[in-house]
Parts: sequence; C-alpha cells; structure tokens
Amino acid sequence: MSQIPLAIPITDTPALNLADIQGDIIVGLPKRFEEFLFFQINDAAGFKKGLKQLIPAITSTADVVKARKAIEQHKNQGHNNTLETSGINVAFSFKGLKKLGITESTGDPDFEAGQLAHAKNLGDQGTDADGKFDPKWLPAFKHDIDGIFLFTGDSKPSACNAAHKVEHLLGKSIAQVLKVEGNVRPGKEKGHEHFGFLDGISSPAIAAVTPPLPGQQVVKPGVILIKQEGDVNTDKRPEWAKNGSYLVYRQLNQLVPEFNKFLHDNPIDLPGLPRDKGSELLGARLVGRWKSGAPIDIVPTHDDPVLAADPNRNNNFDFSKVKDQTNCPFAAHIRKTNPRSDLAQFGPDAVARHSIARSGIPFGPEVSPDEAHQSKTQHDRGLSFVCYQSSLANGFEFIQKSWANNVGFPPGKKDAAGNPIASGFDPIIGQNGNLDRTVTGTNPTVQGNNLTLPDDFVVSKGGEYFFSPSLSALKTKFSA
Ligand code: N7H
Repeated sequence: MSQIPLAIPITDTPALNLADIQGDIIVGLPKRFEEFLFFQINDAAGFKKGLKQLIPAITSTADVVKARKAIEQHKNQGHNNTLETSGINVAFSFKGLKKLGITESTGDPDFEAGQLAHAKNLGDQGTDADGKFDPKWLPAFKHDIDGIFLFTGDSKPSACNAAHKVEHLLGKSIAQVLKVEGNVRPGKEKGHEHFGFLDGISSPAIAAVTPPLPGQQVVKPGVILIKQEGDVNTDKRPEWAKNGSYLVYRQLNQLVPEFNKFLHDNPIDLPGLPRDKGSELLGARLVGRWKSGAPIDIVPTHDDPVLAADPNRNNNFDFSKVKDQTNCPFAAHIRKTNPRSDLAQFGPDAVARHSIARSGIPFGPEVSPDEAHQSKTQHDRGLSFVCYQSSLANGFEFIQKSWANNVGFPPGKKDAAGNPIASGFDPIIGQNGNLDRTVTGTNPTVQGNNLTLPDDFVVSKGGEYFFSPSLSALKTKFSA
C-alpha cells in the first residue's frame, strides 16, 4: 500500500485546493519508513500553541505532488541513492477533539464511538465476559488515544528527524501511548506485503484530480474528502471539517509461516500442475492477484510479471468476462473489497461510494529461517493498515463487515449448474470472531467445494478511528 506510482499525474482544480489537504490522504506520503506515534494530550493549551508553530511543517497534498516529481527526477538522473524526503501528518480521535474543546459533531457516529466499541462487530478475536467484549488487542489500543502523528521518510533517520521536530515543539503537552515503526520490505520484496504479494496497485482515481488508468475506479472527491462533491453526509458536517477525511488505523498481524504452510499443504490439484505451482495458484486465488500483482481475472493459470508491471493493463478487468469462479473466486480478497462489475445491477455508484484510499505500510522483521522451518510465527509482523474515507459507515466499516465478513457477498452468484452459491469469507481479511471460516471457488474445477481455513492469517491487534483535518482547520480550529 505504500507503493504508489511515483509520478502521479495530478491536476490542481479550483474545486480542490491541494495545499489545504493533508498529504497522506489522496496520493499518499512517499515512504520507505514510517513512524506512527499514538499520543494523549496532557495540556490542551500547550498543545495548541505548539501545533501553531508546527503547521508549516505539516505535509500537504501539494507538497507530496512536488516531492514525488523531485523523486522521479532524482531517479531519472541515474542516482542510485534515495532522495532525502520526509513528511508529517496529524489526525485526532473523537476523544482528542473533545480535549481540544471541539465538542460539535463531525457527523460520523462510528468515529464518535471509536474503534474499540466496534471491535466485536468487526469480527475481531476476543472474549465475552459479563456482557462485555474484550478484544485480543495490544493493551495500548485499549487506552484512550487522542491523536496520531505520521512521520515518513526515505529512511529511518529522515522520518526520525521529522519526529524530533514535533517532540521539540510539543514537548510535554503530549505523551506517547504507542509507537509503531513500519518499513518497506527489503530488496526485491520492496512494495510487497509480508505474504509476498505486490501491494498498492489499485486505488480509486479522484474525478477531475487524478486521471484514471484503464480499469481504475473513478470516485467523486467527496467519497474520500469531507464536504466535497459526493460526500453523502455533507449537511451534517461543520464547515471546518471540509477537506478533512477519516483515517482508519488497524494493526494487522500476519501469520506468514502459517499462511505459507497452509498453501503448501493444500495445493490446487490440476492435471499436469506440479505441487509447488498448485500452492502458488491457491495463494493467487485467495488474493485475486499473483505475487507479481498480475490479476487472475486476466491470467488465471500462470503469473505474468510483464502484465503486472504495466499500469495500463494491471487494473483493466472487472470480473465480467467469466461468470463463474473459473478465473477468480467470488471471495478473493481483491474481489470482496472492490467487487467491480459484481454489483452492476445496483447501479454505477454501488461500488464507487464504498471506495477507500489506502496508505499503509508493512511492519516487523522478515521471516527468520527458524520460523520458516517450524511454520510458526515467533516475531510480530504485518500491516499497519491505513485508509481514508469521508464516511466510516460507507468505507472501512462497510467493506470489513458487509463484504469481507459476509459469506453471502457478492449476492446473486450461481455455480456452473445454476444453483445459488454463497462465496464464503474473504480468506485474507474476513473475520468470524474465534470461529472457523470457509471459502468456496478456490479450486477452479470443483467450484462448489468448501475450503476450511484453519486459522485467521490476519489478526487484528487493534486500532482507532481518527479525523485528519485540513491545513486551514488546523490553523483556525485546532491551534492557538
Ligand atoms: Fe487489501 N494481501 O496481501 O492480500 N490487498 N490487504 N485490505 N485491499 C490488496 O490492488 C492485504 C485490507 C483492499 O481495487 C492487494 O493494491 C493484506 C483491509 C482494497 O482491486 C493485496 C491485508 C482492507 C484493495 C492486499 C489487507 C483492504 C486491496 C492487491 C492485511 C479493507 C484494492 C494490491 C494484512 C477493509 C482492491 C492492490 C482493488 C488490495 C492484501 C488488508 C482492502 C495484495 C495482507 C483491512 C480495497
């Protein structure tokens, strides 16, 4: 998700003032390293004063567009080192807004409830005791968190310099609740998440701002940005919320050795297909893309790295070519989370209004030889999942609960004999509390067979919902 094409074509329009929008939201801060600082506000007046001085250092979308051009130029000049870059963004939980004296509603009940209150409904693992759900989260995410800083850089020192600037200006007005360090994976795994799949390929194009590549979903700016055209809750928002967005943070552990063992033990058995290729095919069918990023809807039987690397082709599909699961299981991760033509009967907006802008980064070390040998995770690793949307109910919450966790989604699907079929869980992020999950369609020749997934390969360790204000709101409403 960190891998956004470097030279994003983007046009400033009178409708969208890119200098007013924080840089991670629609184009993503450039990052090889990222520090997430979750904080509490101890001294609201001191914080507001420090923030005033910090605002010029907060990275806007206009800054990111400039930085990405400079990075591209640096690369084209043949330099083999990275160009020194850094970025700072900030966002606040509902508790954080209240601490700053901002008591009016931003018009989003999920934001106001906070993620902890929704852990059970999201399907996170945990226990029920005395009518209260206790998720298996990192303790820090069960504490009050008022805000989050995002510090990014081309290297750890670049990101740390940005963090020091903030520490210096805010001093003791904030206290750290948790620090998470993310980093792009090394060598040829750069841009790939920990299961090994290339990430950051498909993101929505913002109408009139980012020209769409073939197959890219075009969304109105208000699907991501508050009080812009397409924000379904515009009337409920205060004026200062304009150009803000809700930031979802999820700490998602990935059980990589266990995932690899599952693929190894359950290869898809097709005539003439060697066992290791059968395992690779199962992985591709669970995700919907090969590890290179090539979509299985276009190349269902073999990987195609050339296609994967071509932005004019790697997103140009919509699952309409083949009606059953021969090419792509209905439950494949990229199909559950962006069903493209699967909802065509409900109109063109049925998918677009649930779009999110993703901007996460992997965390944790590479799998050690011992972990690989024992097929057992010993070190925490996974994805610092970050996404932006103007409505949590339409964005992250909807995708997780109504699509990924919903065995009957996509609706109206049939098997080869014309019988109705329930697709099962999204095998990557679908959650069922502590219970088993099943998925259909993994084997293209016996599509009705259920495959039971032994464990959740992705385990939520917590998170929070934040509001990422515009630069003008930071100046007028959040600082003094
Ligand atoms: Fe996913 N993965 O490695 O399997 N994701 N994701 N995701 N995801 C995508 O197209 C992954 C998560 C979306 O437009 C790719 O950029 C993993 C959450 C959406 O075609 C890969 C985790 C949510 C898309 C992964 C994880 C989503 C998408 C293909 C957790 C939302 C775009 C690369 C550890 C609730 C779909 C690409 C489209 C793509 C993986 C989390 C949503 C490889 C490992 C929590 C909307």
